[in-house]
Amino acid sequence: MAAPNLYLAPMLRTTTLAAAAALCATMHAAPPVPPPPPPDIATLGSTTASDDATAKRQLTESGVPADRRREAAAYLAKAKGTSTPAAVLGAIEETNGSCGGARDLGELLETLAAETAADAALMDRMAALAKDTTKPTSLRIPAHRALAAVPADKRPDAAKTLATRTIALKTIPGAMKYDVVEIRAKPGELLRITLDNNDTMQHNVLVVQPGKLAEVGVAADKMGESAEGKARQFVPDLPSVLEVMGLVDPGKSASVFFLVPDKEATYPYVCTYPGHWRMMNGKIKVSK
Ligand SMILES: [Cu+2]
Repeated sequence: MAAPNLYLAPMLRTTTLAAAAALCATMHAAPPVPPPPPPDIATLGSTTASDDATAKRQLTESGVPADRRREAAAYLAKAKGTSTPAAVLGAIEETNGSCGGARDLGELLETLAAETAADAALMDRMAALAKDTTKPTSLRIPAHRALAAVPADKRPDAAKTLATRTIALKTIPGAMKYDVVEIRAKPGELLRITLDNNDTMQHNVLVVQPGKLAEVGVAADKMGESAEGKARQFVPDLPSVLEVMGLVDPGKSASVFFLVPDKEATYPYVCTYPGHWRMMNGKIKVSK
């Protein structure tokens, strides 16, 4: 079998996953806006297939193309004698689900349903993780997504009821509004909220803690006054920000996942492009 084409420079081999995780530990727990890819990833083409650290980096850095990420996962799985989805879940756990490539890892894990279904021990581990309310949602959501992608009759009993429900949002063009402003949800549901940006300006979707709409909106407006705010895509670094969709260009779409908490409450969602929050928001009403 051909060796995967791992394309990071040899000089970068010393950058370990632990170092990446340490960097993440300095960031806020809410999912950050993915940083741009490191310049070396886009420009270098060396083959360092025997280097585990390089493969780990390729798996977890932002900006790595999906097929390269998948190759790196397969390489690490082979090196560790484990399944590919187990290697991906391991990388998510090591980085606490909050590093550059975290969103892509969740996506990748969801596409590996056939291999996940063949690994009973992994599915048990995922089921426990998905339901463990002491763990951050950055770990629970990928586990939930991965299991929900496996046909229910192939899942362990504890995971049979897991599902992902899609809520499709659009904008009302020119009005700075979402077309859906109220979503009803049950505790424990995983919502995939998609935004189809059919407008002529950028928008995003943040899910925030109950009662914190104005706090987040005002902070986002302030970010509109600085270059740093723009670089952070107008996502305030506040504990009241629960989940983040990056800015979506006109004509594009994106998604954000929200694992509905057990607490019966109303969770606002909002666009934090400066000036939008007062008009462009909605409510997720959680009741049993
Ligand atoms: Cu907006």
